[in-house]
Amino acid sequence: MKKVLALTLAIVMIASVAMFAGCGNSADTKSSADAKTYIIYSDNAFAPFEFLDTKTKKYVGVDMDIMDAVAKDQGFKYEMHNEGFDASMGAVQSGQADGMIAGMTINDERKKTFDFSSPYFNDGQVMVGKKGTKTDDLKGKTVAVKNGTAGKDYAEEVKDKYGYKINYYKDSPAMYQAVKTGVDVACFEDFSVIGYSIKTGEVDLEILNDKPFNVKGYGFAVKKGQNAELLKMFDAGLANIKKNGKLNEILAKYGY
Ligand code: ASN
Repeated sequence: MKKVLALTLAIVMIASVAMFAGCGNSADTKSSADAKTYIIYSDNAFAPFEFLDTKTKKYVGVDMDIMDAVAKDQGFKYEMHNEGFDASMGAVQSGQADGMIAGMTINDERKKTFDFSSPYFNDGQVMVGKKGTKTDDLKGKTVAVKNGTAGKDYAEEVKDKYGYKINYYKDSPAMYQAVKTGVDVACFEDFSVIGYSIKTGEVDLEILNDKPFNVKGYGFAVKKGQNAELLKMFDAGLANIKKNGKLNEILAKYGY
């Protein structure tokens, strides 16, 4: 009888050790799930939405502040990678990134491969050239566009109307440089972005058309059908910072 009791006790002890171990495991799994760090990609030279602060060597801007405010509001962690616009789209599509925030224009073509948040800003594109350039000057010349962008799409769309050829660049500064040095006669850029750089004296170019074309919302994006939880949190956080004035505060900080 004693033996049976001892054996039973031993079994109970082993079972409870196993149970505790089990609990420990599930607790670990849960806390690591709670602590998931989302990988977010962004453009790298798109002031005032994202740009390198040369003093702090950190990326700053409207998108950086929105992401920070939304993550704080919703209590999630993320890691920001400022790799460029086209690279960001590629990273989201390949699953290397969970999402992107890069002054990204929400349009129907992109909705085929991305899911977007509600818009947080509206903007369209403009043609930009050296002072005194007229849109008639584009005929027979080349223009600069940034890979993968809405400006690139528009430039391709109206190419025959203006009679130019297109050169493709990796980022906005490379595009501006090509226009400044006369490699290309004009480039296509988002109105607020080039407007900001002209205003700050960073870029000595001029907007050629009087109003932006294809004005649409900017949104946070995830790969279509993926990361629904992250998108939901982003939307909830965005709604909160729209309501509590934080979004307006961020925009005002960058002159909007
Ligand atoms: N608005 C641009 C686009 O969606 C974004 C960018 O150039 N960063 O194509």
